[in-house]
Amino acid sequence: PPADGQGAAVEERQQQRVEPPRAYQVVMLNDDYTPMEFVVMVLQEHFHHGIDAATLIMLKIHHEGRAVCGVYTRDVAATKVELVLAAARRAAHPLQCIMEVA
Ligand code: TYC
Repeated sequence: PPADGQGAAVEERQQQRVEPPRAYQVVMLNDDYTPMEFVVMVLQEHFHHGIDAATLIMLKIHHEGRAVCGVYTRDVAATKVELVLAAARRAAHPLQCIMEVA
């Protein structure tokens, strides 16, 4: 806000407008080894897709190499990526998952 009294008064009367938070898409990548059932389970448990949507997304990744699993704010997207990678590592699957600006 301007330092002079007049400008500050005008500023105070105006509505503050803020940009919406940037959206990040969590993208899952295909590989040759992770079982299809594991990917479907991850899509259900971490991205709250039903079995039918989860199966369609898994097949899209399998055929096209990648697909968007969900769109979130930065911190939520980063946490999803970490949790998915931890679940994959724990199950000894090479499943990869990344976040990108939507
Ligand atoms: N391509 C894997 C298979 O044939 C299945 C798969 C789908 C793996 C999606 C990863 O993100 C993935 N078992």
